[in-house]
Amino acid sequence: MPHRRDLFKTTLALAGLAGATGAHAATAKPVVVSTWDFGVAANQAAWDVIKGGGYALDAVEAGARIPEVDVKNHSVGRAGYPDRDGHVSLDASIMDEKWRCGAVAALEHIEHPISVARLVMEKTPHVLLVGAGALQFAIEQGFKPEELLTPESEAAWKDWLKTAKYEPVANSEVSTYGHAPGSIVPGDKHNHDTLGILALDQQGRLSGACTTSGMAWKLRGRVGDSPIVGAGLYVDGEVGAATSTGVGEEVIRNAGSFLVVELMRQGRSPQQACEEAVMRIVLRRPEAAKTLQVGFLALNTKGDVGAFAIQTGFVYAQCDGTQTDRVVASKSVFS
Ligand code: SD4
Repeated sequence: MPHRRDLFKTTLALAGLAGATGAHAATAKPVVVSTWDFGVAANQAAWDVIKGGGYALDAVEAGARIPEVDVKNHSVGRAGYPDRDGHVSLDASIMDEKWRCGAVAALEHIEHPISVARLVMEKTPHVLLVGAGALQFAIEQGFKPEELLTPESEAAWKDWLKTAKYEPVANSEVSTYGHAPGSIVPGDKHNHDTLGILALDQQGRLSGACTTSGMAWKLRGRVGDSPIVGAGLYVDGEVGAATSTGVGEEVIRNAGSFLVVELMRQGRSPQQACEEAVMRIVLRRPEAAKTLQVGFLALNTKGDVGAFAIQTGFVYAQCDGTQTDRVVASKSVFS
């Protein structure tokens, strides 16, 4: 039986949580950050929502939809590189400052997985729908099933099939992090990664979204960190938000985005939190960490931003009232 005094303490703690609205308008400086340089275009769409006084959740969804339709981007949405059997299968998650979240994994034929993830959050009692069930739900919600494999992505896949090698590799010259060798299309200098986007709106509300086609040429059914709440994305309206890019298996292993947010809760700045989360991977898996890439991006309720990666080459895009298209190079463990 709990003591009366313990119950009293618990009640007080819960009352504190209930009173917390997740809004930090008094000190907030609105900002949007996204992984990689293609995050610039995503940020612009999100900033259009934020600057008009809109909701961070609408902003991150609008931002994530940009690379999902960009056929030059082979790591998100339409034209994403397929799995080893030639199927484009997409992962996405979304989360707001009220602890609401939704996600889809291994979703095929739907151009905007991020919007399906949002409907999972808003229209179902669940958090994550996968595969055929996610597709069925999307169609029921009015999404049109389509072929997402473009001729260009199909050609790259067929090229990869000639060797069909599958080993993670780091290469800072060409952005191949988190992809298998062979995922590099000769001459393609824009073989980017997952879009993770975090936003703080004028009312101090935080939200995040993450969308990807995952690792190129992955095993059919493989799911990465991006649709796993706590791994590829996490938001706590009282503390901050984090997202990740790179080899999803490593991020799932250390519950990466949740870890970054928890470290911020304990007082770390977004920068310190990203560094500590990356170092945990490097220290626990020193051999693996020599060649693989993981990058974290974090934003706290004051609008401070941090980023850190294992390998050099990780960049993020930042947009705020002063600058709308800034691309910042993250620091890294190895250079
Ligand atoms: C995944 N983290 O599926 C994603 C993909 C990515 O660099 O970011 N690749 O593992």
